[in-house]
Amino acid sequence: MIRPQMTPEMEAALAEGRPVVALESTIISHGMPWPRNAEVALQVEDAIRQEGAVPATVAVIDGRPCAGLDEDQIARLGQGGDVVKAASRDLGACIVRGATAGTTVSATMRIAALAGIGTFATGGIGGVHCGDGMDVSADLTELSATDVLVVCAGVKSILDIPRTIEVLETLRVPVAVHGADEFPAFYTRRSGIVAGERFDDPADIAAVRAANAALGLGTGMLVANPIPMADALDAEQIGATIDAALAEAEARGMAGKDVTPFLLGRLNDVTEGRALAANIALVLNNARLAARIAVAEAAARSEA
Ligand code: PSU
Ligand code: MN
Repeated sequence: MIRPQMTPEMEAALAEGRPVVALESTIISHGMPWPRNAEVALQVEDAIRQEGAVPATVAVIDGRPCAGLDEDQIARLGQGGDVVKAASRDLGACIVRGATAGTTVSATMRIAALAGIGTFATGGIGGVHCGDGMDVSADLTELSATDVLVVCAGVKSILDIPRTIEVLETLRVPVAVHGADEFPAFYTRRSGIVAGERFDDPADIAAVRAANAALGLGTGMLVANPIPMADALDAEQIGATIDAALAEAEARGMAGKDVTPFLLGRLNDVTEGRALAANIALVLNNARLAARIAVAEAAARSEA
């Protein structure tokens, strides 16, 4: 098995059983504009450190899967250019070609698992896209197959939220909602759908994950963490913006891995930064929760 390249900070943390949180990098390379993307990536790392965990931003750099990046590597991902977007199935080709890639949730889970990192924070996961097509993100399949806990702010309504939740159920991926009864909708706290088990204490979420592992479930786990009230967008306004972006994607015949970056870019442009500000707030919020879960897990490990 490949052992991802790690920073000395990461190597030491894992060897000592300290809490570690993985972070994805498609959000840097294909989710937010330069230079805000790189600034946010470093802020998110800081938020994790402040909670007592070690951050490991995951990417492929010149064909090397990495868990833990330095500032120059983060800037390179943020500037884009020859940086591709890699899902887990793309990793092999990236390695052979020596490519540099931002890793999606699926690819980040794969590399985190290889590095021995069990907890991962992102903004939103991919899911079932709207429309009659068969565009279902590999994030869902990877969640069914790889034992990494993923903290997200739910699924944004560029996706079909009810269908995404159904697929997670079919794939038997455990879903927890942090501090709320409804599954959140990324920019807003509510989706109208009650799905998943509510837990308010990060230690309980860590305990559920441990129970799932003891059951030999073999899946990951999805933790949905609603955007803080103060940062949430108006549901009607953002809904109308999303509908327009979806119509434009269809008119342009967007397909495959280009769909999600196109939609995210449109939302950020059309809302003059309000969608971006909300996105940043929720990523920071998710990073803090993931760090608390990792800290609780490490404490439980050292007690055992
Ligand atoms: N959803 C978001 N922001 C993102 C993504 C999804 O709200 O940045 C990114 C993540 O990296 C996710 C990927 O893993 O898009 C999913 O891409 P696709 O739909 O092509 O599977
Ligand atoms: Mn897709």
